[in-house]
Amino acid sequence: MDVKTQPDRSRDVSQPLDRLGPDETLKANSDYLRGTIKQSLADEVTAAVTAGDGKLMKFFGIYQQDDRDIRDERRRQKLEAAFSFMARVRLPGGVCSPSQWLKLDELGRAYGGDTLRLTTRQTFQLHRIMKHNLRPALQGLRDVLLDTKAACGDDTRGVMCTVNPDLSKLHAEVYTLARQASDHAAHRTGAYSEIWYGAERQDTDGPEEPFYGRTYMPRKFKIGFAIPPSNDIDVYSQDLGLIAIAQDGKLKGFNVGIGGGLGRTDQAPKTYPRLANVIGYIDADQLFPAIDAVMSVQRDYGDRVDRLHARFKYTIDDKGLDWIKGEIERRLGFAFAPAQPYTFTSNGDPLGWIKGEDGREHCTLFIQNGRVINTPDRPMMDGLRAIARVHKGTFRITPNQNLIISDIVPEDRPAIEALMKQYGLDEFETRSGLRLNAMACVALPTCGLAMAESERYLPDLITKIEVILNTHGLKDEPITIRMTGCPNGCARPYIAEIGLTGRAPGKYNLYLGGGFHGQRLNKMYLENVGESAILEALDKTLGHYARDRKSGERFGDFAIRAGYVAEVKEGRFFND
Ligand code: SRM
Ligand code: SF4
Repeated sequence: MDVKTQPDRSRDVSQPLDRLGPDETLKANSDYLRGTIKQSLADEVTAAVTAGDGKLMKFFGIYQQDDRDIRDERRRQKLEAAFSFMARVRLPGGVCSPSQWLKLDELGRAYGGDTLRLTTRQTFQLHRIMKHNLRPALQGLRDVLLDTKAACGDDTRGVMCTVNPDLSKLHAEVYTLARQASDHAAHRTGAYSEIWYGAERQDTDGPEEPFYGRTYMPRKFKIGFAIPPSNDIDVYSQDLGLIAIAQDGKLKGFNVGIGGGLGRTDQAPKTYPRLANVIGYIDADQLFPAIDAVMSVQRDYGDRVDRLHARFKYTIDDKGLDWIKGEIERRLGFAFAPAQPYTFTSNGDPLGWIKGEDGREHCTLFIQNGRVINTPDRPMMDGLRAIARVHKGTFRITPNQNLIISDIVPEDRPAIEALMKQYGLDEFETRSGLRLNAMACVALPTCGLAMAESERYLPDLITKIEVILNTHGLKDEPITIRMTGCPNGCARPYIAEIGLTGRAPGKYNLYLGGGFHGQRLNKMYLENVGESAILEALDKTLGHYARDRKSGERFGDFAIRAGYVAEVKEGRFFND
């Protein structure tokens, strides 16, 4: 797609600087994200960076964190918190090559605490990088043509794309567009190469950020491409969700969904999760102008005073969907066509082996909560490194934190299969339907916002729920369960059939009734409860489900029909 054909990305409406919130002022005065990051990195007195630089570094995919397991102890000893940094890679659609995998493995071992984390938006996170190792880590990524640009911050974030190898031609077309969308919408500032690669500042012909201007977006803005029948990316949770419409196996265009977002805050009732509204259809060649138009409306009308109210979903609800749609169409210069029919069947991953239409094979491995690490009984990190050394295809991180060893020619399958067995990577064959459809966010000890455990707790909780499932004959039933350590919703818990969000150590809200293919939000069933109440509630509801479900009825649908929770309808889009 020719970028020259794109509309002018300059701001249509500027918000007066004197009305901006503190983060807006920080961005505006940062010299396009440079701030004093270089000075902060050079400061050997502390392992941290200044608060302002910490915020700006998010635009480069880097978060300052501290080890919360030892925070209190260090405070008692009057020591600085144990600071380190998380770096999130920009990996549109979750696809990487074996050499990129090997580099990530090397960096994880050298700087990231001997582990890699696959995220719910299909990328890698390296945790526990010390300040002085940030540059070597980012330069290592550059060696394999990867970067961390815009992986966090008030910009586009990781662009997601359905990982759907069995529809390979269509996937390839959509994935290519997802990559281009990521490049197209990422920020342009030279600050990235100056700070992380030591490049000289270059003069720019025009504005340094032709689209974003000095204040970037009001808040994060997430784009995802779904290829029906898979809704693995949870398209209705994206600020801009694009649903691929195919004709004769080839891409024709996209239905456009706007205004998804899941973050909420327990004590702020004005915050809420919201599913996207599908506002119409565009042909494939209208994609980039449409991305610009949608993003520019949020850029220009999003709330720049209150960050709790700054996501696109609130702009839409404040201005009205019709007004927003009209404004997007005005900027586009044409009206959306009516949305085209499509059907989703699941937001999970088909685990195990499948063959693509081109004869290549793909194996989706179950990676519990996306944590790639060696344990005594499963040396997963070593196993994936061994596979990467012989594999000639690709790796694809799924939106459910799993991993596809992809594009294997049939003659190479036996060697890869043998490595999977040798390193215990074939556990998808024996795990329960609930575990295979589970996701947990990182939470403690690195996430500064966590109020309760998530990744470190969900596996044990599932072991206890599995006892209940076995009693009721539901072991192989695919049921989605997602846990987060706070209400922000990083594992998309509000779309799960069983959702758990942390309130305090050992305490969670329990949600039921989410749609199996991501079409419906769930609703709170119990508030602020501990493990025994959760298990009791699940024993009751799952037992009832096992006894009284209709043929093919999903647990989320049953929870509503049986009256455990009311269906969430208002102001949301449903694919019914
Ligand atoms: Fe998230 C903030 C981890 C996907 C909603 N998220 C965070 C931070 C950076 C905490 C912070 O701000 O200090 C977490 C870092 C923890 C750590 O130690 O790694 C964090 N989010 C994650 C990841 C790693 C969870 C995971 O276990 O995989 C996911 C990284 C995705 C990626 O590769 O980019 C992740 N976060 C999500 C999603 C799911 C999605 O996008 O599909 C959501 C819900 C969708 C949405 O955005 O509405 C999500 N994260 C949030 C929010 C709430 C945003 C809001 O609108 O209220 C925050 C807090 C914030 O932004 O203020 C947040
Ligand atoms: Fe942290 Fe909360 Fe996101 Fe979990 S949901 S990673 S606890 S911000």
